[in-house]
Amino acid sequence: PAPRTVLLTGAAGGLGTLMRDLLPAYGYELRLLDLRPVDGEPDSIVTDLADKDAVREAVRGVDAIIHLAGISLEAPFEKILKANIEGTYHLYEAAREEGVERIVFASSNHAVGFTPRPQGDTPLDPSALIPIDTPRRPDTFYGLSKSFGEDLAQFYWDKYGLETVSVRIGSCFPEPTSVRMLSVWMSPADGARLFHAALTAENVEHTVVYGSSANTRLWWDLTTARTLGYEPQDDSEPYAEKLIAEQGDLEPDNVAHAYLGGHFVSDPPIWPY
Ligand code: NAI
Ligand code: 15L
Repeated sequence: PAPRTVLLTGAAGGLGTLMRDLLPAYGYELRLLDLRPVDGEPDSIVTDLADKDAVREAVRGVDAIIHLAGISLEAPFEKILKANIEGTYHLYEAAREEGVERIVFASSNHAVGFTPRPQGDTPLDPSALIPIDTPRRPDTFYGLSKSFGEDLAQFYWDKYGLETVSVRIGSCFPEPTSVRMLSVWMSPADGARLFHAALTAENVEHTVVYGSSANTRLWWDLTTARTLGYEPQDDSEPYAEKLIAEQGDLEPDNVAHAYLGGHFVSDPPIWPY
């Protein structure tokens, strides 16, 4: 049967807030979890993923989990280790112990951020799109934690039969705000379509997909997402003229423009503090 009760971790964050608005229309009842209280949601579970017992209690009785909680940008390794690596492990252990059958994991393009972006005329020939099985090339400690999450998901499928759809999200914001985002943008409405497909497709085992709209300037292959039943409806192209006029087009020689991960590859490292 299709999942009905879904635990949404990271519910107070940007993407969590967008999905709290959009997913109930698909018939889900959301249980909310975050480190911070969720605005206007007194029943939300306020806990740190570091608290194993609280996480286990939070997953008890849900049909599925959408796992968005964690540090969403580069940070010192120790912080990433705690929130994204140990936190995601706690969630998977809790799901296994409580018999939750499926997790939708918010992976990121930064798990493959050091992949050179395809260059060529727009739209790219489909054979030039980055395939889903391209070797992982994280661009940050943050991207490394997403690469770990994908491996953790594969392991929990192989060992325990717990299913995951890992969504390598591009940029999910109300509008694209950079020229790079014209290629990697996922509209919030398409995000909800993709999460719904990931929750309801049959026999996903561990499936990895890129998460974006059907952008004219797309860099990657959406085939695995479409196989889940995802039919993107949006395209960033209406924003292209204005963004390129304001910011200039991507340059082949600029390192911050040369890889899927954009400026994440060239930003200075963030050391422990
Ligand atoms: P965000 O930073 O706005 O939200 C993350 C939420 O997780 C925050 O509300 C934070 O309080 C919570 N959180 C952090 N550490 C926690 C912990 N230890 N225990 C419990 N909650 C904790 O990030 P955003 O943009 O909403 O992203 C959500 C997820 O999607 C993240 O995992 C991010 O890495 C991933 N993602 C998002 C993209 C986007 O375009 N928004 C792109 C690629 C991946
Ligand atoms: C991510 O993984 C981040 O969580 C998000 O804030 C954006 O920076 C996005 O990638 C991106 O690549 O634009």
